[in-house]
Amino acid sequence: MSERPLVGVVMGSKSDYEVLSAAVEILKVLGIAHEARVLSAHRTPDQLFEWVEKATAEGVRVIIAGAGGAAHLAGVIAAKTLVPVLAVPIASTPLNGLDSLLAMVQMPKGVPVATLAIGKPGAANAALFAAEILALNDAALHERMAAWRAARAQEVLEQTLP
Ligand code: RP5
Repeated sequence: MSERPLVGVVMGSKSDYEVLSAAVEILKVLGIAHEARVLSAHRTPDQLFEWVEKATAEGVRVIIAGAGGAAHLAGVIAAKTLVPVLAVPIASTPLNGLDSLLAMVQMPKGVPVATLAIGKPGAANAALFAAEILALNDAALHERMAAWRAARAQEVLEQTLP
């Protein structure tokens, strides 16, 4: 996107993109400028901090962070910014995402992250939640979201049973 990104989508590994693509798709559909990056809290901590500082200074207003295993990515990002951080737990170990869910949702008092569901539903909802935050100050986006939700309702009403 050429517009200045409003949402940052960060993932700990390229292998997480299969899940985080669900967030990127929603952001595209809603016409929200975004930037997606692979940056790891434990593999590239310095570059992660540099990106958080630069991205938020340049206009990113919400960050979606997806990671698996001992998933500290969202919490580490939240420690460096006051921009809201939405966490998406990813099932990338034999514990099937319960490890990342607990790591993300159990942030100690004082540095919050908002944790969504494990996997693609959580990624999609993170994008919708980011959109809702931005729509508080963007009437046109609010309208696009209302239309998106109405279309989902219509899909249900058009379902037929065999
Ligand atoms: C985490 O380790 C990543 O978020 C990913 O979910 C998991 C495995 O990473 P790779 O070994 O696939 O790079 O840091």
